[in-house]
Amino acid sequence: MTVSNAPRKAAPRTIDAVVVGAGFGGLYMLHNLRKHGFSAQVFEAGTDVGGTWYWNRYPGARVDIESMQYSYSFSDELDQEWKWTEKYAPQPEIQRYARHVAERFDLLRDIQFNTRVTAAHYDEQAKRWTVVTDQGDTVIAKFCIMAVGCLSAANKPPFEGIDDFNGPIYHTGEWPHEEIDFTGKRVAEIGTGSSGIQSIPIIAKQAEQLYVFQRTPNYTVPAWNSPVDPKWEAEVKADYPAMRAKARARPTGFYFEFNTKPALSVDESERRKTYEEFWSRGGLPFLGAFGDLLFNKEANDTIAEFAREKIREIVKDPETAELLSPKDVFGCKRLCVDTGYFETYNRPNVKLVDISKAGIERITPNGVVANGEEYEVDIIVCATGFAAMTGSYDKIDIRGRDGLKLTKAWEAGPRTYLGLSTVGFPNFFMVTGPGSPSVLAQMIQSIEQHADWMIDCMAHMRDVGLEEIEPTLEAQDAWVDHVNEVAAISLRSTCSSWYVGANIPGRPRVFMPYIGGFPIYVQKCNEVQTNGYEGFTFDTTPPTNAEPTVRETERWRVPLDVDVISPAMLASGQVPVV
Ligand code: NA7
Repeated sequence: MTVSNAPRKAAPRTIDAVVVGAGFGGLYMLHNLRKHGFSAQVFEAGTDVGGTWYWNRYPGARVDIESMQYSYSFSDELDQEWKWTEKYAPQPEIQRYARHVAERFDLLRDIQFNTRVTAAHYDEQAKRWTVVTDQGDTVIAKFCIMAVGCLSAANKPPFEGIDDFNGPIYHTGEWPHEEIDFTGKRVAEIGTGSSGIQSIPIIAKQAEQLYVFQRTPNYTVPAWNSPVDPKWEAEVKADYPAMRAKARARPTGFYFEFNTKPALSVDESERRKTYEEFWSRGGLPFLGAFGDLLFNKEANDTIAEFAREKIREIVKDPETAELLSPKDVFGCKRLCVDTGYFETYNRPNVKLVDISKAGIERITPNGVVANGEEYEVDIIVCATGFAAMTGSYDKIDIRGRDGLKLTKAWEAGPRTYLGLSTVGFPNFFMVTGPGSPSVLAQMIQSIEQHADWMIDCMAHMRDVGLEEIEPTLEAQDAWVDHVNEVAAISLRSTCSSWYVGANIPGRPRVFMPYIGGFPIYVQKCNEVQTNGYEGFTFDTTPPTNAEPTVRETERWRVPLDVDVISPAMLASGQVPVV
């Protein structure tokens, strides 16, 4: 038998829903669709499930939220039976978990791998989406569901001369499947965000020489990673739903000790003691040391200085320590969580190259030129991040009513209603889209809440006989205003991070995720549903006696954690989001 590599020319199939992406969002969406009797097809560009956790397989890649929380909550059996080995699971383990879920819930048969969706066009007459892939598939579906991830379109800066480099160039977000051996190699690593901070210590241990090219230094807190404490595991598993409920009541969608006191309400010695204590717990919860760190610049200055002192304590060379010390707001960019990052700069084979003034000048066949000097290397690693939140939408030719292109509709920045839907694109849903808490909350919680809301909406439409749903311009404008309003309250909107698209020249500067807190967002989604999908229009008016279908969303009716989100905070919009 001859196997042809030519794209398949399948006849168009008609189904209920196409899901783009088989990461954590796509997998759970598919599970939900099946459970509620919808036919579905998932297309996935990779060769396996896992999404972001499939692509980001660089050395040292691991989650920065405790794995006992960074996992699905929809199946108690899954929660009980799966065993995480480390407090912060490494990438291969997370990928194994995704695969386990796909097999356990028999999802693989509706996932087509090695297939990239190239176009999705809405036919207004038929009220159906036509979805096309690079493998020649054409599928007609009532719903088009984007589960493309928030950090999935790699940012590959077009450095001058990059094509002339004699050796391999790897991007952390598209890491090869085979192991890369850095032994005896001279390596250039460009970028010091989370991916750089996780991979640099590991590459440094192998390489003969590592040059780190840093445009902006980043704050990072030690993970103090360890095997999962069996006592803690037993405690959580004794009542997992209680842990999940506690997490959902929190602004971040994950639970950790949080001190609500303002930083300047205590004297310096108590403040220092508190910072030391939270530092010793490590990770993102360090930002929970005081309640106002992301709202009050003076308060933030105290944690920023504490973090800089730690750098000076660890890094022996004062000049390098100074270069590694961020000057901007602590936690403004996504806080990093590391294992031995600053210690790495004490190694004789590691050199930090400051490119804050003129960037990378060019790449030559033999290496990287910066500040007029050529650094000769064998391998280049680009840890240069992503076109966050919208980059993967931009890569697909998505057209709604009147052939309106999504890239055109979002020219000045993404505009959505609840991050779930956007005007001009009926029956088009986004899992953790811009304008939803997404990356500011525990992603898997965000995914489940979105997919549950969507499935109830779709089931409602089926139950009541509705063909089309779309947000109103008024509701979308009001939501976008609210997203901007709460973003402006947080110090997070003040720096050039990927949250605002400022990591890549030319992108519109808009704060993309919703920073008002996960439970407040969930309450809003619940209200919209209870009020008969307030802010949406359907193709026909639903019967007046048609109660919204509430099946999967039932579990999201959780109260706020009033110890952390006080009424005063709510009134001022100052909800502490890590
Ligand atoms: P990030 O956090 O966006 O980091 C990318 C890094 O690459 C950052 O240091 C950038 O500097 C640097 N960068 C980007 N473009 C360039 C160019 N053109 N020249 C030099 N340096 C550049 O991405 P990560 O992959 O590390 O992490 C993404 C998220 O994944 C992370 O926040 C966690 O949530 C998990 P900059 O700071 O923009 O000056």
